[in-house]
Amino acid sequence: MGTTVRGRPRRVARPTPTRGNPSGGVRETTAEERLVQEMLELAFHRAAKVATSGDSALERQRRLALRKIGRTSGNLLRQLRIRSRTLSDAESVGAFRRALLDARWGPGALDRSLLRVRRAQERLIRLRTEEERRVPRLAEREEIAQAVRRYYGRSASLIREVAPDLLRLKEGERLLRDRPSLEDQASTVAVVGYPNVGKSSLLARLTRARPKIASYPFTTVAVAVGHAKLGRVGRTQFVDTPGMLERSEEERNPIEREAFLAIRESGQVVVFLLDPSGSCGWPLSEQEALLLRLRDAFPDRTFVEVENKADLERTPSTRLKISCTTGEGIEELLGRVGGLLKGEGTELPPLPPIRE
Ligand SMILES: Nc1nc2c(ncn2[C@@H]2O[C@H](COP(=O)(O)OP(=O)(O)OP(=O)(O)O)[C@@H](O)[C@H]2O)c(=O)[nH]1
Ligand SMILES: [Mg+2]
Repeated sequence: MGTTVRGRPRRVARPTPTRGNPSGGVRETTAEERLVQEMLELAFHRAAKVATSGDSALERQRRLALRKIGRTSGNLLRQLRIRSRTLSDAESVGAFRRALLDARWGPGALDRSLLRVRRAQERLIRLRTEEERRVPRLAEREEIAQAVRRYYGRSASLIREVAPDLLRLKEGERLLRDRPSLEDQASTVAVVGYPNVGKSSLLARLTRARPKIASYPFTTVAVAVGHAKLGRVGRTQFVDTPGMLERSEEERNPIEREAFLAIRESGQVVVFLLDPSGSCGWPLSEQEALLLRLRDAFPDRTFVEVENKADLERTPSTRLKISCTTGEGIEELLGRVGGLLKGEGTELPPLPPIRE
């Protein structure tokens, strides 16, 4: 892009056959290219539509050039503003969602993208000011046409430069839109465990949230929140997390990492839900291994170990037994969680087995 004929923009990059393409076919345009194309077409198309009047042909051309530059610049600035709007409000992002963004692109990467877009906005304005100063002094028609071409070319390069940032901001915005902002100040309880053990069912029991519940694993793919009033504690937020498997940090997929982050960024109390019936698809021993790993990773949190699906299976353990289906043990769980949030009592981890 950037080349124009008599100030009129040519169509922006189309899928082009590439020499390096072994199949010899048409190269797929990347998301980045498509974005640049979309933005520039919109801006240049608008600019091409301006009409103007003037005393002489030269004067008319000067005015036309300035209006094209003004319109293109105005349109591109507007597009950049809209595309970077949501994320500029850092306050409402909250610690959990910020941690998610940092985990996706590295700490502060999104802020840097935002900054680069801001800089591009400033440079666009500067480019326009330069041409606005230059064009009224130009005496040759070709020089005026050249000024418009130069402006189109430079602004196109600027947009191309920040295209990866704009895509990142777009993805970040989607991520924020789909995730709750955990209230940093509220009492918070994270519900975690293996897939399919009944975490969402528990949230539906305890709060007014209506999460998706299904008999297959990985139903919950993003952190969700429900609220409930807990006796003396008051409004409490319960965080439903995606199921996690017992594996090392490197092996975790982004969804499991999100569950991990939710624990890190939520409150003091973690309800670890186990399914001893095995109907979730994993044996209790694997679930217990995850529990140990999480206890290790978060030594400052209070874990409440709860065995769900008591209507199906009941172990002789001393863990609290509940059933999200029958409602058994739910009141007791609420009482225990409420007490812990109030700072009453502690849930001690089970003693390690004595080795000979
Ligand atoms: N029998 C019985 N089934 C239960 C109980 N709690 C949940 N289930 C069933 O277990 C299955 C999984 O429930 P979910 O609440 O979706 O489990 P989850 O832990 O949120 O699953 P993921 O989101 O995939 O990690 C569903 O078919 C529920 O109906 C229970 O107490 N007893
Ligand atoms: Mg779920």
